[in-house]
Amino acid sequence: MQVYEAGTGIGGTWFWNRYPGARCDVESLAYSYEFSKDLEQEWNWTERYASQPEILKYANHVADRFDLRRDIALETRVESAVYDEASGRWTVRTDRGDEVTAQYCIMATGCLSARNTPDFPGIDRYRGQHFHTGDWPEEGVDLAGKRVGIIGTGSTAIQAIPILAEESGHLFVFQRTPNFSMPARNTPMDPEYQARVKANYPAFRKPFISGMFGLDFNPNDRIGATATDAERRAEFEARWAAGGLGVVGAFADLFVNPEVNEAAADFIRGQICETVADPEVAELLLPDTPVGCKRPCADTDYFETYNRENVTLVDIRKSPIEELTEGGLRVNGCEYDLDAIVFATGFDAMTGALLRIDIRGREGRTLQGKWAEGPKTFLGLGVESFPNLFTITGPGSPSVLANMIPAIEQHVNWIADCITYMSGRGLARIEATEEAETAWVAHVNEIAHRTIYPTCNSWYVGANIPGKPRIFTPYLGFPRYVKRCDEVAASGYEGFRLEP
Ligand code: N01
Repeated sequence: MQVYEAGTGIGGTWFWNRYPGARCDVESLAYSYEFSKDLEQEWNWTERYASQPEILKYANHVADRFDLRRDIALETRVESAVYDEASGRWTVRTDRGDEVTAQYCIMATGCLSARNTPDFPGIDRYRGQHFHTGDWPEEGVDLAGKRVGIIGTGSTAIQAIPILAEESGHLFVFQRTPNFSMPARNTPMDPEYQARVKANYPAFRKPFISGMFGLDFNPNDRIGATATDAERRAEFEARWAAGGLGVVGAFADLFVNPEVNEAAADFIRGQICETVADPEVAELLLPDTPVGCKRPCADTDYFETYNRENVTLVDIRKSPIEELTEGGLRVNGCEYDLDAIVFATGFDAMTGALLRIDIRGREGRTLQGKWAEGPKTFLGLGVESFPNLFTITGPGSPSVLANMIPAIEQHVNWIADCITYMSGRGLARIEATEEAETAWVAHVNEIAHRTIYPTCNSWYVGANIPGKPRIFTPYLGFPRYVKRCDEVAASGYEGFRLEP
């Protein structure tokens, strides 16, 4: 086995996203591997929601603990992967000039790893410091006393803004779309709680695996449509007080009934109005999309930050950024002098990392060509015309709508079992069939369209990247998905063509 990694270290998301405030909003005890019971027992988390440095430390511990580093070539970016039908092997080329062949090619390139820096006019003219949150300098950045601009108010910015406001002289937040966020109420880890979890880890993990999102939003079976206004409010309040993303699990129909969703949206908007002192600023911060159709965030003092004197919110929805200038940027004819600009502008999600590699399958078919109108996969694991290529958390799998670590483990286990099955039977080639792929893409979409998810301009539908086909890519329903993957494997990989 040979692993290639572009970074100077391992850890993927948690290696690159070193921006101030980066942490995971899934509980640390659940955002962890379950493949090793010893690992589960020996690792101690220090906070309810782990920070980026702690998760990166964990990833490095796992790499050392299981002696994984000898297979990993760091600082090596894969440029192309080409399938040769005659030999039945993939040839992988890297930016260091490596050329290796392999029977199987597994793309673990991440759902949110291809950074998006919008092509603002004048972007090359700007002379100040500038950073993308997904490529934050390892040594950190000294912003003391500086005038700093941050573009974007997605999950990343919502985590970074409170810290950047503390660290900088003045922070200007350039917001195109306000976002829903709920207080994380992060706390140091209670050692007794951690001990209780470790005493019965499988039971603790269960709701993170059996919930619709593979996340523990403390889901409520109750139908919100049958609850009174007072009952709904009481449920929302209890969840708001408990912290985390629990408000989105308040009622079983919150993602399918627009009226119930609007009640939750209204409740959160009320909290924002209560928190933000200046009514005009509060008004600008009120989201007008359904809750959850863009990824909501769990924050620490996000809305409170707008009460600071050194923070200015600039609405760029109606008047977009006109251009970057030598000394800052211009909006609506007004120039903002900035010593540093932070691009919290997200990623070309789900497909970007794969499509930036020149991937060619049977008959020279390119992945770029095949996915020109949107990604097509079977189970987000296999792609027709691309034999023996597997995608970990690929488009069409739950991935970003699940707890990523169990979602990744489930894919890794499925792929490992498949390869074992193949070698045990003298099989050398596996490829998704066109029929299975077409049916799966339709199924992914059909499920998404029963919900509020496709109704707003999120990266889930590719709306953040100009020209990207508007397709809802993740699969909704982790438990149903796992069952389907298990059935496919048990049937001898129905939906795939297996050949000697
Ligand atoms: O990226 P985003 P992110 N002009 O795409 C704005 C995960 N995550 O890095 O909404 C002006 O969400 C854009 O505006 P709009 C999580 O899954 C998890 O924040 O497109 N603005 C938006 O405000 C998350 O969803 C954690 O109108 C422009 C922002 O930039 C995903 O990563 C923490 C613009 C981009 O927001 C990505 O989050 C952090 C333009 N041309 C992230 N282009 C956890 O806690 C874009 N924007 C687990």
